[in-house]
Amino acid sequence: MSDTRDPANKSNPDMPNYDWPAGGWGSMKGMVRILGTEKPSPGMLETLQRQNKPDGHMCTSCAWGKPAKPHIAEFCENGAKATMWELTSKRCTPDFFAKHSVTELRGWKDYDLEIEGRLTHPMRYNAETDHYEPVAWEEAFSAIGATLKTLDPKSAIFYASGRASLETSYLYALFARLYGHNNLPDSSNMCHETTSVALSKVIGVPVGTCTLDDFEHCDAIFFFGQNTGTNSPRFLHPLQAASKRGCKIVTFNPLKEKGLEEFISPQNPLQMLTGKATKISAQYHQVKAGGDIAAILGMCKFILECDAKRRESTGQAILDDAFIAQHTHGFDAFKAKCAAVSWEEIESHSGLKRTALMDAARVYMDADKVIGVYGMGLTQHVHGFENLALLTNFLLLRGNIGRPGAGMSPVRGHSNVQGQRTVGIAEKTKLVPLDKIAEQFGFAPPREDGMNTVEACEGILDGSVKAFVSLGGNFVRAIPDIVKMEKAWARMDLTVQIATKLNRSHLINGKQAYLLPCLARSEQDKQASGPQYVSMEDTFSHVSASLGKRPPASGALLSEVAIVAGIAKATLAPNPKVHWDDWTSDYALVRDLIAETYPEQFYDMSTRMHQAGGFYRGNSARERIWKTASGKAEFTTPTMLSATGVADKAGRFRLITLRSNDQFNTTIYGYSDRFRGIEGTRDVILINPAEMERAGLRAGQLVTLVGDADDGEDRRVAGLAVTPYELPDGCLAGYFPELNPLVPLWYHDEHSKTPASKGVPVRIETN
Ligand SMILES: Nc1nc2c(c(=O)[nH]1)N[C@H]1C(S)=C(S)[C@@H](COP(=O)(O)OP(=O)(O)OC[C@H]3O[C@@H](n4cnc5c(=O)[nH]c(N)nc54)[C@H](O)[C@@H]3O)O[C@H]1N2
Ligand SMILES: Nc1nc2c(c(=O)[nH]1)N[C@H]1C(S)=C(S)[C@@H](COP(=O)(O)OP(=O)(O)OC[C@H]3O[C@@H](n4cnc5c(=O)[nH]c(N)nc54)[C@H](O)[C@@H]3O)O[C@H]1N2
Ligand SMILES: [Mo]
Repeated sequence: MSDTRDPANKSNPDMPNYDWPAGGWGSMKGMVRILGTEKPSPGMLETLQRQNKPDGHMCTSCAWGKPAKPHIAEFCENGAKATMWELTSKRCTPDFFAKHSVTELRGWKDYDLEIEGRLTHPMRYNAETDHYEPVAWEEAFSAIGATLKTLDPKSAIFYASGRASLETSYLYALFARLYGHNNLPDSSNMCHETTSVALSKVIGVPVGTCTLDDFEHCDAIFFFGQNTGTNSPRFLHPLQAASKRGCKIVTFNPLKEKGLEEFISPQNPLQMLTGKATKISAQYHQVKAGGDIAAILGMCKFILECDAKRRESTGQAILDDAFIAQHTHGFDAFKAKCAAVSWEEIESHSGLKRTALMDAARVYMDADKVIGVYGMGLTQHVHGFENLALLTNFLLLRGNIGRPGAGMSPVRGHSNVQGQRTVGIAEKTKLVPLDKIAEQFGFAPPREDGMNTVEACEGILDGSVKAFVSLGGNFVRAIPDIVKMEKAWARMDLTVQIATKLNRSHLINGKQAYLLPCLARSEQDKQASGPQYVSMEDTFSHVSASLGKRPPASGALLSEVAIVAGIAKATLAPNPKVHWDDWTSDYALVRDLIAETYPEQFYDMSTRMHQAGGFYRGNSARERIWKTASGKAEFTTPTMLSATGVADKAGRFRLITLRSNDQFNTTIYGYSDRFRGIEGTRDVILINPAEMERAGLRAGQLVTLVGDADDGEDRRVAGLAVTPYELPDGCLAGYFPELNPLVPLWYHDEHSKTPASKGVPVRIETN
């Protein structure tokens, strides 16, 4: 669909309040296209202008921090797309479901399902007619409650995708525990769970140690496997500022990602955001998928060699000896490993030349303050844990954790995924103050760990999981081995989906299935005590208030809080300390509960969340207090050099499944990945021209990717167009979720069970 409206034209009748600084915004074709297809409701631009600002709503796209002094338009192209997607004037009504059977809809593409617009009414699946039919809220709640009551609580899963507010999340986790389980996997289990597990082990916190300010003071940023231009575009502002003041950005990524390179073209995305082309990466290293352990080890090896030489010649050290002695544990073993590993091994496992790694290491040695940034390129590997442990080692060498301008900065995904974990959505009981909760609500919470995402999938496959409640998300589409999972899914007794838009997970139904539509974050949430604020935690552990102001998409929608409370009330026996109705009528009461459970971090939450930029929860590693087993920051000695889980062999490729610029996870906004120059299709396989030639492939040829995990399972995705792209030998790339049938469920990080969606073993079949 084409759209010729020009957003730079202030007199455009569809965009009455367009008064952003001109800059390159006029060329934001991607945004305009969404405006065109999504028919935004009136007042959309006003909504966008309040996005990520005090008294506005927090963007539902990524978890990037909200600056205390926001830009005039503190949102990015993809944040705008997310808001428009939410505020579309299209509606997916009971009439739609009367017209289309569930079996028919299962044949539709992800894009075609969501483009139908906002869900408007609670629906129940009727297996006899194979249609969703309207159901009254109370009837839905009592039927769901009645079924849950008959089940063993331990056979139910309460999943959460990382969007729901802290208030909803707290109540959802409380509901699970009052009902009797800790089966609270969330999208984090497919994403940054590696971070939660690895950073807890090595520096004693499950999250990053940096705040937004640190980016104003660092001298170097080492950037691993995160695609900023697409997935956290507001991060381009601080990156650009850093680069301009001479901070060196060294990037490790198998793909040349435009958002991390140099910008010279007038059509370029950074110009749109900043009005000016800027070089982002001073060095760009196209590491092999899974090659980061070797790459970081190589840099450390060189740093240690240089350190030894400098000590000999000048008596001065490159390492921060005092920091290492006082604050770390395990250095000697790591040092011995660096000396023992050969440059040949490092080169072959990383795919990088030693000279390139030495150049990168020189930037590190010259920098006083260094930040390590990473995303899915490090976490989604079988040895993702070691990726993060090695990056930690690298920072520890010169005391780059726990001082201003330095530290570890994972870029979290969903807008409140970190916060959900903070307030109790956790399958691991050690992360939750159960004694406190027991006392607060007068009950005995279940003490055994619940299931994470992979374990929940295993339970669905073996039939032990009988019910699945989903607070947002598109679980069956986002997980590995989706072909097998879809078949098993339908065997469950009950599936409940709380959602804003129709997706594939709503079409693979248990014996009883409910589709419960909720308010979106940008919409007004009016309860008995008046309009309600909610809150979220960003990637820098800052908690901010969010207020939706748009009229709800339908009069029949309920808030997520009201839906969770409604199901809980219908399921649980009355408890004098549990007041679902009061909590629904005033969310400040829920914040009081959060503050009571987590007093140190959340005291006075309802007031402090209004601070510009949010309030900071604090971080012990930032203070150099190490809550680890040894009481110190841990150097880890790796036992492997590659992060992948299977050995290389002839014809086997490492497949990277990633996001295009036109999607938010399983939500597909369109078919334009313009930073990578891929248009009109998502059914592609990126491969470098030399590999193409070796394999006898031509550009545009359709091939089948076949799983090559040596486990006897047949996994395949056909009809993928061969697309030449600059990436290392032995690596392929393509899109999530289309390629998820190729990811084995057992192929995950060994410590956190995060699916290893980067570096999936596959081979190419022609014909
Ligand atoms: N617009 C938009 N924004 C989003 C999302 C979205 O889908 N769309 N999703 C949100 C979510 S939930 C998340 S988790 C984040 C995800 O944001 P990212 O962490 O950026 O995730 P991916 O798109 O999967 O890209 C990972 C990057 O890692 C690189 N990579 C792959 N394998 C390796 C490797 O072995 N080593 C290294 N060094 N690099 C590697 C890839 O080339 C790619 O550039 O974004 C969030 N924001
Ligand atoms: N192969 C491969 N697989 C991956 C990944 C990968 O890189 N490669 N990435 C993984 C990662 S990082 C993640 S986070 C997961 C994502 O997994 P999920 O979080 O489960 O999936 P999403 O696509 O974000 O969910 C989209 C749906 O959420 C619903 N929704 C949107 N907004 C709201 C809201 O405000 N409230 C409610 N209740 N519902 C809402 C809509 O119905 C929409 O269809 O996928 C993982 N899977
Ligand atoms: Mo994510």
